[in-house]
Amino acid sequence: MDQKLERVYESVIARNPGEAEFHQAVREVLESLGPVIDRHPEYLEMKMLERICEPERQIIFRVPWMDDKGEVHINRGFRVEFNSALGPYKGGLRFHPSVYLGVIKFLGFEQIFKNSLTGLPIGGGKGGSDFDPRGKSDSEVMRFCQSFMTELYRHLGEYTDVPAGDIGVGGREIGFMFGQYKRITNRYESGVLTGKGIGWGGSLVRTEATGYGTVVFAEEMLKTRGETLDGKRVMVSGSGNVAIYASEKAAQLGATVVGFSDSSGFVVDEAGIDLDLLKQIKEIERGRVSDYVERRSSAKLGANGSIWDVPVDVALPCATQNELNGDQAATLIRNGVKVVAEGANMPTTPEGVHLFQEAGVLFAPGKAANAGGVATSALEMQQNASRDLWSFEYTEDRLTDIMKNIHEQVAATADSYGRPGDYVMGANIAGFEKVAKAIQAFGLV
Ligand code: NDP
Ligand code: 2IT
Repeated sequence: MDQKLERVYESVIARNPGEAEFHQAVREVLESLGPVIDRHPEYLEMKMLERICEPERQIIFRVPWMDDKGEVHINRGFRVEFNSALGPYKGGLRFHPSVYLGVIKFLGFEQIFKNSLTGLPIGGGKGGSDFDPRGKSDSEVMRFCQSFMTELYRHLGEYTDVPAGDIGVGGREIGFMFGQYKRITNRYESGVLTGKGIGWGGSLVRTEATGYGTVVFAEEMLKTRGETLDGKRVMVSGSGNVAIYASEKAAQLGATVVGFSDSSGFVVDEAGIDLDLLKQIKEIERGRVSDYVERRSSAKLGANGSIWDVPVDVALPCATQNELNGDQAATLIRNGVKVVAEGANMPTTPEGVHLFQEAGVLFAPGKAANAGGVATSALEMQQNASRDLWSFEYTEDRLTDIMKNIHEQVAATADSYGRPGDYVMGANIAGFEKVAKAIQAFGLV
């Protein structure tokens, strides 16, 4: 890393102790920005990097709720409003026991550059709670969401901050939160949340968007080498929203998806996964990967090792941060992987990223590859603003165009900095430049 940027990084560590994921995300971006600082020394003078690394506002709050037996629980809620240079804070809410400030800050920081890459008017933010929705009844989830929104509503608004889903937050949770927001504010403010149901202000394709977009990005990368997804073997980790729709689009494009996972283990299904069965188990029954194996004769539960031991052409990590490490990357490379596109946020460790890039694997960082979700959220906001509902086909065309544009922009930026094929550097620089220019125009803010 450039020495001047190293100093910025050290100050970020000192100001934010114990937030390992945030440090990791900041480091990855700063490592890309050396050549930008050389071209724009004014960014250093104006402390542009320090400004971008410091959230505009951080909200931490108590979330009390009562379970079905009458026992009281206290969780912690977060919303980090990171950067509003390009638009209202935009980014999902994560409900998972591993959530703490460092996770929300890493996600909010990544979101700034991802949202910038979409070309749409959205700033960066993220929120969530250490609440674990798994094993809770619908009524418990509802009471939690209502309590969470009873504090958060005062910080939100269609022009201020617009949350959506992430791990543990899907259509059910967005429904409970929108209902509570509407009740407290007495406003039918559709544009305050995205990922809403289709009958009440949601956008078609939002459910599919992140996974679909990730696969479109992977296909664009393959095209640079004269190849497509047709006939390729694909592995997807996770089996949530992103994993399911990445699998669906990969299959539509002629690939065979040979496995998936959840936190309890992984499944290999050499016949190609049965998506209807997976959706039934994960979206409707909220079951585990073992339920799939019980009902599908071609499927086997992974006995040892990891999902990344299976030889594939395309790896799509779609579960969570740091789920693909250096050893696993080395195994994938040995087995001939051609493309890795991150559906999740920061799923590959820095060592893994380094190995993929050194081996000449086409590697797409999450902030580029998974931007289709938030981009379609911005399309949902557009539909809400005009009180309209676009068709599935039209909305998917818009999403596909956005993903192709991001690919082109990222590749062109990498080229122009003398690093062709370096999608990490291309995404970081292209995302950063727009935000920095806007902040510069606003004066000292
Ligand atoms: P879901 O909650 O729908 O699914 C998450 C999946 O990942 C589940 O299969 C879950 O397994 C698994 N998982 C989560 N945490 C862990 C863990 N600590 N160890 C092992 N497996 C884990 O979330 P999404 O699909 O929405 O999100 C997946 C990733 O994609 C996240 O990184 C998210 O930030 C990112 N993303 C999501 C977008 C969206 O629009 N939803 C947009 C862009 C990125 P289990 O059920 O067993 O916990
Ligand atoms: O990580 C992400 O981009 C998301 N969870 C989606 C955010 C959004 O506002 O749609």
